[in-house]
Amino acid sequence: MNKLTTLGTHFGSYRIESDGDEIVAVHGHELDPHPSDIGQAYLHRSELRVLRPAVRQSWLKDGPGAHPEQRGKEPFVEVEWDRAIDLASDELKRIRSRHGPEALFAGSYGWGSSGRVHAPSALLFRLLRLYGGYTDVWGTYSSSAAEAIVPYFLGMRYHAAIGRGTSWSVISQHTDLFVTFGGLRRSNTEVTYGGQGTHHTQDWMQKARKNGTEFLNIGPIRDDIDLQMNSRWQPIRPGTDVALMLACIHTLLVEDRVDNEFINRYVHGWNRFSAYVMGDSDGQPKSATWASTITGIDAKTIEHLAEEMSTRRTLINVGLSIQRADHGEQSYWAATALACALGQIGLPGGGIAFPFGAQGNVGAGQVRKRVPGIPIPPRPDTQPVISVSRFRELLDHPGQPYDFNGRSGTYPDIKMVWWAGGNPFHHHQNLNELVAAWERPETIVVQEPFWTPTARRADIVLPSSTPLERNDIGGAENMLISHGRAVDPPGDARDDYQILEMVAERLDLQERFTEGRTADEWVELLYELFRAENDWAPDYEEFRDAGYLRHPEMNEMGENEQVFLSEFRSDPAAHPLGTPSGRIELWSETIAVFEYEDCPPHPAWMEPYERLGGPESDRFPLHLVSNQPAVRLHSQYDHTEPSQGSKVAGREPIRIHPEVAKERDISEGEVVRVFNDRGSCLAGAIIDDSLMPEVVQLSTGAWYDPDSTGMCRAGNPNVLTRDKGTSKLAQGPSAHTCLVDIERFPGPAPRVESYDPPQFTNET
Ligand SMILES: Nc1nc2c(c(=O)[nH]1)N[C@H]1C(S)=C(S)[C@@H](COP(=O)(O)OP(=O)(O)OC[C@H]3O[C@@H](n4cnc5c(=O)[nH]c(N)nc54)[C@H](O)[C@@H]3O)O[C@H]1N2
Ligand SMILES: Nc1nc2c(c(=O)[nH]1)N[C@H]1C(S)=C(S)[C@@H](COP(=O)(O)OP(=O)(O)OC[C@H]3O[C@@H](n4cnc5c(=O)[nH]c(N)nc54)[C@H](O)[C@@H]3O)O[C@H]1N2
Ligand SMILES: [Mo]
Repeated sequence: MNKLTTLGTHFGSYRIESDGDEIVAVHGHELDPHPSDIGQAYLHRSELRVLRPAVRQSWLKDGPGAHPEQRGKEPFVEVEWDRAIDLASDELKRIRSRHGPEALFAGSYGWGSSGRVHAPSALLFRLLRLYGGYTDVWGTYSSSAAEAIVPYFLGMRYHAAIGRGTSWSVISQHTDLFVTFGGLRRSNTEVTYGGQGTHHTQDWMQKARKNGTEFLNIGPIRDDIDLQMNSRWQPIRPGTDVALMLACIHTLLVEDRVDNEFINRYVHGWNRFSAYVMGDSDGQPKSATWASTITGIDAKTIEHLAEEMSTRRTLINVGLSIQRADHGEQSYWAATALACALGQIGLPGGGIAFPFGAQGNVGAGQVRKRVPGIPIPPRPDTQPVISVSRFRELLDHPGQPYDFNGRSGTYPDIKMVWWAGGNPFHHHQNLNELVAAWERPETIVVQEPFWTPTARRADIVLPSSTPLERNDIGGAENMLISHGRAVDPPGDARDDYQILEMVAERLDLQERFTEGRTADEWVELLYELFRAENDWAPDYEEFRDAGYLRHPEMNEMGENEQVFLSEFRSDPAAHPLGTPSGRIELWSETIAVFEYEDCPPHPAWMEPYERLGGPESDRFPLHLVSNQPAVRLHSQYDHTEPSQGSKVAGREPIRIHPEVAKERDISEGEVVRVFNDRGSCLAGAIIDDSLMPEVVQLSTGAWYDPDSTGMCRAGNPNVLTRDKGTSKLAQGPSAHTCLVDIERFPGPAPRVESYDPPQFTNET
């Protein structure tokens, strides 16, 4: 008889059916009305599993630092676990004693398993902090700019602001106009970091629509909101939203529609900010006419939008894409300034919202009771911390100074990199630059289930099991999931916990790392810690047998009713914000002290390094939107169905407007070359008029596959993006600021090789 186990993932919960050896079916969880198809990837056996520990040939023969230019090119030698762990641990010891802990980079960003015990990077941090630390990272590729700026103007952490955000039930009852910058893509809401529970966003949107909420999509792509929502679409040149927001504020000022009562009571710095908007401080009024030349939207439409927002109950939502761009900090600050001018912050269904359409838990309220993770010791004081997406700079510029969020530091000299649960050769910008920087460390260790582009470029690869192959515990907004082992790991693959326990043993840290527990005992302990704070939760056996728990405080549709900043609005003296003034700050004295030319002390329009109608657009006339893939999670399972089934001409699909295709003689299904000064890639053409004509869309995640010139044959957009920080404040990634051109690829297109297994040898 087939076995049924439960699995929680970043994209939802499933019931996994196996026959003992193989997964035979992946069923959506019975409580989930809209399970994601992404999980169907688990059905497919893959030739790309890492089956045994493997060491790059020259590294094994000649030791650390040997022929780093051969990473990703020469064959691997498979070795026994003991040997691989000895090699990796000896190298940790050598690097630490010779160069100090900061010479080890273990920031290891990425979306590995959603389980709380086998969370690969958390386990790595735990072990290496016990070992004295390493160079670490701050922030995320998702939202660094927002994470850095929001505390300055709202006095709370960005993630706290999301948790306190206005919930869907309130929106569906009260919001007349839901204005979203950066869309409300349904496919993005299938996913939540750390575990998505049941999927409800589309039902909520439909409910709101039925109750009369109108959705207005301000962005470059019409179907960023499901077409069946009958939403309005206002195209805008990517990267210019701040100009539109400022012009709306300008219009409100000149038409005397600003809510001055709100401003006087709840806002700090309005006078200095509005002097900038009116042009008193820099000679340039941020008028609708001014914004029109930047955004491509005509002035009358902008004025009408401002008026409409001020006469209806309006919620202003900013997604994440608009802050993953040059000066991305400003979009969050300017959107909040606009909401202040409208005066609806703290009222049901009005004000400001972050980032609906980026993850499935947004709008669910904050009753989530998290299952704790395996504890990570605090950072040693001496441990250097860089902004996460400055990783390539770190490798390239040892000893050089950098500015970051009010601090300045010096990049340490990285000799060793250890990555567990992430794929930098998918996620980082300007990958061909990263290839060169990646040659600098002497040793690179990667823990991975699959031969990803990153695993292939390692010196020592440690094969990890997948979440299907071990027990764990996970959480989501409205559920707690008991992950059950469905099948055995193939080959010699081992659990992340086991792998790092073996390393801990070599470092004389086994007892401190495990605290005497097996991984399964940790799973039980974490559950018991949760139960100690939730007396309604049943005993562990019952939880294991059921496979999940539903939080009783959550309503049927998985949320908890709340209004963002309602307490602050009702009594600002009793509930001040955590800013220096206790108010929403549109002028920050703290930021002013930093004197950053690229992040002024008030929301401001700053010209990005490139944009349509601006710098570089005469040479590269198309804007590349490299948004999240609908059919997979980032680069995960790109090598199997359903991702492979979405490919066009064997490569990642690129959407092109019919006019652009016609001008360039490109037909549906053909291979195109996408290029700029930084690089090029191939992609398969889909002709679609849902885009602005000057915009092309190529999702992230195709497995990086450079030919000898660096052209990616599989269609990874990160050969085209620029690796530059948003500003000195967040130093966040700016992937969404990117101009390109495209052409039909002449002649037969080269085969994609990144889905072939790597080469092995016995020779050392
Ligand atoms: N151009 C462009 N680039 C972008 C973005 C963009 O919008 N545009 N978005 C950025 C964003 S927001 C993000 S979050 C990043 C995402 O970047 P990543 O998080 O690095 O992407 P993933 O593909 O999810 O990588 C996770 C890796 O962990 C591995 N893994 C999964 N489970 C386990 C496990 O149990 N154990 C171990 N050891 N490994 C496991 C997977 O096989 C996979 O290789 O990409 C960023 N890059
Ligand atoms: N299915 C699936 N869902 C995911 C993920 C996944 O890999 N797969 N990844 C998850 C992760 S890690 C994250 S961080 C979130 C990301 O969530 P977001 O960052 O919000 O999403 P994106 O898909 O990058 O972009 C959404 C839309 O923003 C629009 N856009 C781009 N630039 C601009 C601009 O300058 N102005 C305006 N107004 N609009 C713009 C584009 O048309 C794009 O389709 O998604 C999560 N959801
Ligand atoms: Mo992300």
